[in-house]
Amino acid sequence: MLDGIDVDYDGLIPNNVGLADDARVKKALETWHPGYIDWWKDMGPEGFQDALVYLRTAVSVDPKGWAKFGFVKMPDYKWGVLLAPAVEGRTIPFGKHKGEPVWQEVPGEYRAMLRRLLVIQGDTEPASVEQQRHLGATAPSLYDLRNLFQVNVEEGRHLWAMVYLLQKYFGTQGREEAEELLNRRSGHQDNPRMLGAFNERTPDWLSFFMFTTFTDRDGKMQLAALAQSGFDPLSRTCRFMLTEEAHHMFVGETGVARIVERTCQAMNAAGISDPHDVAAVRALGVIDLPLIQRKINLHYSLTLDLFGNEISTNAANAFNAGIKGRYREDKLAGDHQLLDETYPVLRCVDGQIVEQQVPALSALNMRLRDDFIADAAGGVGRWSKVIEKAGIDFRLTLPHQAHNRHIGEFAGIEVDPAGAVLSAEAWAARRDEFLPTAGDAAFILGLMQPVHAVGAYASWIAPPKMGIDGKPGDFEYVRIEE
Ligand code: BYC
Ligand code: FE
Ligand code: FE
Repeated sequence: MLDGIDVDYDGLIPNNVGLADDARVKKALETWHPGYIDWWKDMGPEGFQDALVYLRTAVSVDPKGWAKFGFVKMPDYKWGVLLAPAVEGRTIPFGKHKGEPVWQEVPGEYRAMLRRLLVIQGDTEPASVEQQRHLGATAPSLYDLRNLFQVNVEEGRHLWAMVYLLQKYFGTQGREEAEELLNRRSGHQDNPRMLGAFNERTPDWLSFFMFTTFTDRDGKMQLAALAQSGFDPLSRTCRFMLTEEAHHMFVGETGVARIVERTCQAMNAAGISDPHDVAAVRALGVIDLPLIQRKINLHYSLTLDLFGNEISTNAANAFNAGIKGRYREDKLAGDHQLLDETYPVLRCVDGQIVEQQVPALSALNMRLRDDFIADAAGGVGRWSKVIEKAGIDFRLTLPHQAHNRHIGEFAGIEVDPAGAVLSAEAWAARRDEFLPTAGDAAFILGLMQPVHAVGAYASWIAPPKMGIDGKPGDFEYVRIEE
């Protein structure tokens, strides 16, 4: 008997949603499955489809022990449909339906809104896999290669999560959207992914670690807001996705920390104290700290764009409807309706950055972005601690939120990382101080040589403090047939 915690592995699609007794949805998902596998083989990790990878697979949704580890070929990974357990007596936590029982079916009036949010969320998942598909060729170790693939298969599962909701609750339209999710392509000229950052390139491992630090953290924030939803199947889906998301940010944050650590070690060993002596640092085969800062500036600003406009009626409507809440809505004080509250928003007025109080309902994207910034600042602070401990005079920081923006209030002005507004000429003259350059890209690509020996690491990254699943340093995380 399924109790909603254990996962049924009998059919093609592991699940804890009783798929065996839901012939219509089971058939729809089984019909979608071959297209998904084709997409994975075409657009998933290139060159490693036959390798045995030490992956974790969900076998339960019990927070205390939901995963088991084992060697799997990625196309055979058990992508399942997994919902966190229902909370008995749960009521809608916010908006105009606050206090009413949560919905188990889609309310007709919110159908279009919900479908749009599911499609946008679903679209980002395969997009990230597409963006990362060439990275296997240049992995700095088998440990990192395995982590990349773990992230990739879980993003694939996140696509399944959204496709299940579309197939189960949105009929023919849901089926069509599920098809389209397999057809759009990151960076494609005519049929791109929906949101800006998911059409950018992830050309090297420093970018991968920045992406998983910042962009996956947007995933965390958006999923946390959707986990508050009055549409209970969405809430339960997102709650389980968040348990996986934590690992993606771990990969990113520790990845950058290990790069920073290695750079500091090499500088100290060579007696280089000036982090701005870039030529000397690069000659050591490590990545200079100013370049790491430029990568932060790029990936952070691209990710801020994912929160949409500072002032948004879409966001207000979704909140009022009880569909998308605030970060940790259930832990916040107040009336959870925001009818009389205001919120401070940074705006662009006559080319200058000013703070204004606006109705809190219209500022929900800004508010989620602020929560994101606070969360992201913690990670960057930990990177700076590594530098401080090594005794090197340099700090990594988050740039000003108006820096390098293409969506929202600041799309029309140029702002340096410290927050000063620049003329177009000054921006053009100084852009290469702020953001990665063609020279940076060439340097990093030169460093990106694969390391496949067991227990070995590339020159530019320190080994991790601990193995995955308690494994020792010489564990063969990926068995590559060569
Ligand atoms: N690019 O009223 P606004 C993840 C559009 S990451 C292109 O501000 P709203 C993951 C917007 O769609 C999390 N277009 O919009 C991470 C709207 O268009 P329409 C993904 C953009 O709705 C790593 C118009 O501008 N999940 O999971 O308040 C690896 C007006 O804007 C962009 C979600 O995002 C952009 N950046 O806010 C793997 C959650 N920004 O409809 C996975 C679901 C805005 O007028 N999405 N536009 O034609 C949402 O909640 C909202 O749609 C957004 C936008 C927050 C994205
Ligand atoms: Fe995801
Ligand atoms: Fe993720």
